[in-house]
Amino acid sequence: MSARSYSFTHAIMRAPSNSITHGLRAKDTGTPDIAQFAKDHAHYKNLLESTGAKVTSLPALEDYPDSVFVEDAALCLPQGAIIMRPGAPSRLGEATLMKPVLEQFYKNLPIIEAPVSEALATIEGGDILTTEREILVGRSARTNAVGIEALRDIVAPWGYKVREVITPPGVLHFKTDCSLLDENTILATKRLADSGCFAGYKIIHTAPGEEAAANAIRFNQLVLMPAGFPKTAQILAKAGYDVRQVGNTETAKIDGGMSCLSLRFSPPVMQANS
Ligand code: CIR
Repeated sequence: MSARSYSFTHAIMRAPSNSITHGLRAKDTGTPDIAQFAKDHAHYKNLLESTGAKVTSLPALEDYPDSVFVEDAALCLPQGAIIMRPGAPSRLGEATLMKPVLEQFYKNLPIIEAPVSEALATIEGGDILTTEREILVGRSARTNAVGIEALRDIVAPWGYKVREVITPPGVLHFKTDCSLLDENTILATKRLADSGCFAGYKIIHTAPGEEAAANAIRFNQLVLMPAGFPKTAQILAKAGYDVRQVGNTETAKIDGGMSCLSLRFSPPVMQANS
């Protein structure tokens, strides 16, 4: 298995803080139960590790209620890691704190920051879907055109094509509604796929009424998806994917799903003494 878009040797996760009960959410559907959140988080970590990947667990950050959602703080590519500039002001510091963490893995390469001097640039990892052939970035309430341009400038010299797409109105992130399943296949809600943004890919739709199943991840041989969406799970299993279901009731209360809980990457080869 050599697909760089879903083959990973490493992942980073961050323990949920007690302050997670104050995490951002579009609408209040109840307070997350911290113990259940932690249990599901541990299950997720075990599944990543079961593929042979090394998972780094960062300590909880009480000052940042949403910091368990590490995906939004950075984009990790084989050539380097790009520190994001979150559109949610309460989350800006999370990106800054991710920089020294990623420096441990990207020793021989610069960590490139989005231009923080450009006040208007905002971009969050949840809006970025890296496929085998391009990087799709959804413009959203969190990610704007200036942020997307900043990313394009950084990754173009590395050979990546960035394509701006639209996150559906009222949807938090682009990947709230889609996931990469393999080199050529995307799991997506109908409302997102109908925008035509996946032309040229094979699309598998979430089952009607199971739109929240769209935020899954392909991680090595596994597909992790939120539990509670049996029809979509069956569609994926029938299509040949090794599907694992992870409890997501508490994460969903603060608008999270599978992708946001980890940064997935294969760092460049380290120096001999590192
Ligand atoms: C937020 O609103 O920023 C968090 N409560 C949820 C972030 C989820 N992140 C993601 O899907 N990548």
